[in-house]
Amino acid sequence: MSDDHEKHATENGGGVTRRDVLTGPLKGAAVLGTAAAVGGVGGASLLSSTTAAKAAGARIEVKPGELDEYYGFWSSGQSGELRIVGVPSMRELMRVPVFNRCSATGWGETNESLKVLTEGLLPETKEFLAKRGMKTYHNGDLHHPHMSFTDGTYDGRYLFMNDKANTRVARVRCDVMKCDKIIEIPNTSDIHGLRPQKYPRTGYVFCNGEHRIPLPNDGSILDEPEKYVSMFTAIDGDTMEIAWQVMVSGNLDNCDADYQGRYAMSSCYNSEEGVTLEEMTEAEMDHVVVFDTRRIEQAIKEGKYEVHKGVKVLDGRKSSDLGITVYIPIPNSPHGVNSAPDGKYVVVNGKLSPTVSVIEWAKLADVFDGKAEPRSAVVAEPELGLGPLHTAFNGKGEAYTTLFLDSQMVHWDIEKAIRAYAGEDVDPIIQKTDVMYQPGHNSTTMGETREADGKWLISLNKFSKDRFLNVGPLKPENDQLLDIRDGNLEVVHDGPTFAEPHDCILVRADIVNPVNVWDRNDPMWEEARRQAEADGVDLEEGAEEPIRDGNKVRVYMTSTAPVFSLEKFTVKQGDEVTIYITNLDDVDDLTHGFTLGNHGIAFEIAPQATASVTFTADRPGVHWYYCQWFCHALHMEMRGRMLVEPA
Ligand code: CUK
Ligand code: CUA
Repeated sequence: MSDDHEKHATENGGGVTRRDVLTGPLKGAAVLGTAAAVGGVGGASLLSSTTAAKAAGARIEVKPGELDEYYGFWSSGQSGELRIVGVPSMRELMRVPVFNRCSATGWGETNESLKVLTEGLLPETKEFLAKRGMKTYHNGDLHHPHMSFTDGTYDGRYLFMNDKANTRVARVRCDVMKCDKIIEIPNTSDIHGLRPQKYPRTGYVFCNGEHRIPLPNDGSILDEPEKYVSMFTAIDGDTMEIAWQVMVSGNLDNCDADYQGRYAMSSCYNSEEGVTLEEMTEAEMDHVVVFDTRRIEQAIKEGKYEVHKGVKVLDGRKSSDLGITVYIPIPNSPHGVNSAPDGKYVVVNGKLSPTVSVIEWAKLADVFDGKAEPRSAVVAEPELGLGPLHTAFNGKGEAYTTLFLDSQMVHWDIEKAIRAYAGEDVDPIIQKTDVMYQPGHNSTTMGETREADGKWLISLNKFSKDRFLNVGPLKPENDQLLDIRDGNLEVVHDGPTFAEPHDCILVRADIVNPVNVWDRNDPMWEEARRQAEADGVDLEEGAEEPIRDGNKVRVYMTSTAPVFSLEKFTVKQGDEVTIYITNLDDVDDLTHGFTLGNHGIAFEIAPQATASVTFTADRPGVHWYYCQWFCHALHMEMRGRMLVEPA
């Protein structure tokens, strides 16, 4: 660290950064006390040395040509995409555009992607966006990617994810790693927590509307928060249609499901139902809401619902007598909800309370039956440290909880916490270690499934501060990898990430089996197939001349490295032109692209895929199109011309 930087740090009031402590052994010893006072640094991990760092590096090394043991599926927050990361190497393998637009793949530009991005929007949203000159939203805030389950473990079919910014839920097909469905959730605002049903299979995908709004939200109500509601939504993961919604008291934050296929649980940080920060954090106790899917399905059979915007909505508020929900008081503004792989417990993370609450699923039946108080389902409430946000598990009865305020990961024993709660004199905490800095979610390998294997732990840290070369005022986040294989907790890797992973899952590689080449019958370009058939064209052969249909012109091309089947074509100014391209190459990794110069058009065409784009030809002249995916020694030559004749 330069003198300047050091001075700067001092001037900023910190005086000592963790980096000083970690990288300067002598200095570190001298300032240990200060650092602990400033940042709550724990003791043991300060002694990490270069040798230890080297040894750690060797342990996570995946040598050139070797493959990772796990797929990591990362959210990207306000970047709106899904990311695929190899673990333990932490190499970013792919970005899958979902709620964002993508310059490389043409997501948001091609007809195929626009269909996914628009067909699930509510009619009023389409109308609203059209007035802004938009076909769909261009942004999203993707927090929670989770895989579909069968029998309590990942099944490699789909990934589901939320958009907090524009109240949507998306699905990514794991066979091709592309998004195939996006739906907007009505009657609620800002989908946050999302988890699939774990058993017997997904089934339902549960998601939380975070912000409370009036129902209906027609502009007639502002300052009557008692008329606001929050909505818990169950989506059918196979059809991506909404199965039902439950109105709740308080807001909703995160959720999880049990391992019996019966209950789901959501945390609420605003039981006060306030709208200002002061009001929202007033009460000492907030709650979790438990949803009994069997009781909900029964109530639907009995017709005990209202229909709002085409969705069956049930009343699960505290005042309701439907008996489909119970509210368990939890201290104070709980955040993450994490089901333990043993199938017995679920951990609710206190956030403003230094505790986590352990709830036993099996005790909920009596609470629903009115035979026991809601709090009787709480079997432990260990005090772990400041700012517990999320918990992950190793499958051996132990848990890891992120402490946002303490910048630590705490490793603790669930059974010991239960015994301590029952009065025994045992300490559930096994170990604490520093993470850099301010962790949000964490995730263990297979940790949210029955097959939790306790090998690796990811800490998704909200701040990187001084861990990387300075890139200006906007810093990357810092995803750290911890080796937990020997029962110890050790940070073995720092990985910068761009805005902003909230959550990730780590899936054993054998469960995920994407294809290398598309199936020609894939539903993704069903409309292209239908149109080609109507035009008497075979997509795999293309057409020698554009097909004219009034002012609509359709151009059918194929690509085979290093040529497009059409070297040139002609359209007229004002024509609505659709270009369909089918990539005939069926070799692994032989993706072509199509960029139409000065038209804002570029997209990928992966092996055996068809992709298309529609635009109005309005710029008379010669326009080159070219392949932008380096595919061949003659890749630069893979191009052609579109002539637009003036009207
Ligand atoms: S949330 Cu971001 S750290 Cu959206 Cu799951 Cu907890
Ligand atoms: Cu085809 Cu480059």
